[in-house]
Amino acid sequence: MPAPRTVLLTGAAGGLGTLMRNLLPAFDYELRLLDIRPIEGDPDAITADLADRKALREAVRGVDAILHLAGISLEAPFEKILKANIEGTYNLYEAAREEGVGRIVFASSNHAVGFTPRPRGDDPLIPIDTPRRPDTFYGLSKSFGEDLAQLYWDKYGLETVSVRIGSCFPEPTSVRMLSVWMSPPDGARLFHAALTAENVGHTVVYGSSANTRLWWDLSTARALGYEPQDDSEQFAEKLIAEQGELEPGNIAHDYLGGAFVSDPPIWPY
Ligand code: NAI
Ligand code: 15L
Repeated sequence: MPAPRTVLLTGAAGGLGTLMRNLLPAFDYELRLLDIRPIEGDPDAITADLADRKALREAVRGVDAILHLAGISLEAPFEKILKANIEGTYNLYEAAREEGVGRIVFASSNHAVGFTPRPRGDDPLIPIDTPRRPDTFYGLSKSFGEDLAQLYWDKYGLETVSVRIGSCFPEPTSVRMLSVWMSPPDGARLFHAALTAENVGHTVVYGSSANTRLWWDLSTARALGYEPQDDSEQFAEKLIAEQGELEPGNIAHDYLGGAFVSDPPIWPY
């Protein structure tokens, strides 16, 4: 597959979408932007709901690949998750299939496996094939997205890299995030690798920097050519002084998904 150049970025008005709008052009992409919210200062951006199948079909027409970030990004009532994340992702895959788009990079989440106990001490890193254990309806929708991606690869040859993103923000804001943080520049490196690696079929990867306190195995991401450059350790002293170390027995500290496992999820994650 030739290196993709024109990429549809869904969720372009969001936090990660805004970061990637700024970082990905350095890798020589032409981005076509889509979000349900208008993007200020960009008259070419497509304002459309993932529920609008006609608009999606037009939006994907002629692109080389799709970076699918749009959707509800936290826990929400099931009906809302169903509409935006489950039906919305299905609608996008259908549009891609109908228009012959060859590759989707899907923003999955650590919350697809959020009820996995976090490693302690000498425990091995969490492998990518650990059983899925969603911690929320939100995580369940990401689990659905990964299965949908597998189906569209097996049945239609539409390739996907599902990236189980940890926490992609300019800085980690909790002690847990020291283990799962992905710096925005590493995020751009990983999405670039996922957009350009050859013969990915459906590949699932964890998305994080090379953190000293890493909880999961980055080998499937590295196999795509991803070479993380950052480490959250520079933020450790300050965050631990403010929040203390993770405490065994505290439900919000015992699992990969952090406080998403409690009902309702509580801050800080
Ligand atoms: P965000 O909530 O800031 O952005 C999501 C964007 O999707 C928003 O701009 C929103 O308007 C748009 N959107 C929501 N419903 C839509 C619909 N029906 N049609 C079209 N657009 C719609 O979230 P963020 O942080 O930028 O995350 C982006 C993606 O990455 C999400 O899918 C999220 O689940 C995933 N992710 C993000 C992580 C992070 O650390 N930022 C961690 C794990 C996963
Ligand atoms: C996610 O999936 C969320 O979209 C993001 O807002 C963070 O909360 C992140 O996970 C996390 O686990 O920290």
